[in-house]
Amino acid sequence: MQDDISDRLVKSQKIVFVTGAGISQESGIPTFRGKDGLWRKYDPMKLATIDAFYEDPKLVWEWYEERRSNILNAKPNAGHTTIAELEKYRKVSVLTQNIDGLHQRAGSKNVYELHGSIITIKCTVCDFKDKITSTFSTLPPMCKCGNMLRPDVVWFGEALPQDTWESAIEEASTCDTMIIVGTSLAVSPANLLPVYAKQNGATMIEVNIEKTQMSSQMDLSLQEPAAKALPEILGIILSGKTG
Ligand code: BV8
Ligand code: ZN
Repeated sequence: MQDDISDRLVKSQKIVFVTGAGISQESGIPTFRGKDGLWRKYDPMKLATIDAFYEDPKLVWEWYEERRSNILNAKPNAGHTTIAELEKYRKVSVLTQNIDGLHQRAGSKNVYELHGSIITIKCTVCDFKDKITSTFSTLPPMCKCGNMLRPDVVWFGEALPQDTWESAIEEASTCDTMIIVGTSLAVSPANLLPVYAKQNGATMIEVNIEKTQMSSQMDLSLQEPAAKALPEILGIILSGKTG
């Protein structure tokens, strides 16, 4: 790694991670747009939109139940655990597009779920919200108020949770280092977060097995899997070695 980037990592105070499906790929959770990605098999506009849900709530629920059981059987990988470990040495925030909860299960405390969570459920009408602790006997599950329950995730065409989005912008705008891990940066507005960090003069590091549309704007773009690259970055920070 170039000396000046190592220096900046050693001197960093506040590191913000923007993560996507790629960081959970090594935990056995399929990504969306990769060669074996979810959107290869399913049409996102037929499953991850509010219209799709009202058109066929059972189908959408079956898809989320299938994903949720896969996610609950998955384990955080070295990418997740390294980010959690880093909290002992730096101010760290995790702005994740993932709904799998693996950052929290790895021990990360400061996690912002931009696209919601697959283990939280909410009513389509009243303000009922709860963690999902078991499977449902019938799909779609119904609320006590008589209306359908839905996964508490952000579908295409839906706004991100207002307070989470505002906090994410604040975090991205006030970090000295942003590390973008395992995201194609194809989805807005999450893909604007690196722009806020860059505008604030942050050191921009990308970890992705492929190039992305923002790779050329990074100070460092590592084409390596997250579970390999993130422990290497932690090693540099802990070495305390400046160039
Ligand atoms: C909104 C649901 C407005 C939860 C998801 C036309 C042009 C531009 C934009 C739009 C447009 N039409 C519509 C839009 C807006 C739209 C959008 O961005 N569409 C895109 C697809 C063009 N965005 C929205 O609709 C958002 N809402 O804009 O609202 C609004 C405002 C006010 C009021 C009302 C409305 C909502 C976006 C959220 C949608 N929900 N999912 C779920 O079921 O999961 S999106 C889905 O994609 C996931 O949430 C995921 O988080 C997200 C991003 O995907 P990635 O995480 O990046 O995953 P991907 O597979 O793409 O990439 C994985 C990467 O990892 C790859 O680069 C790969 O190389 C790498 N990788 C793989 N293995 C590894 C690895 N890297 C490292 N290590 C490895 N081992
Ligand atoms: Zn209700």
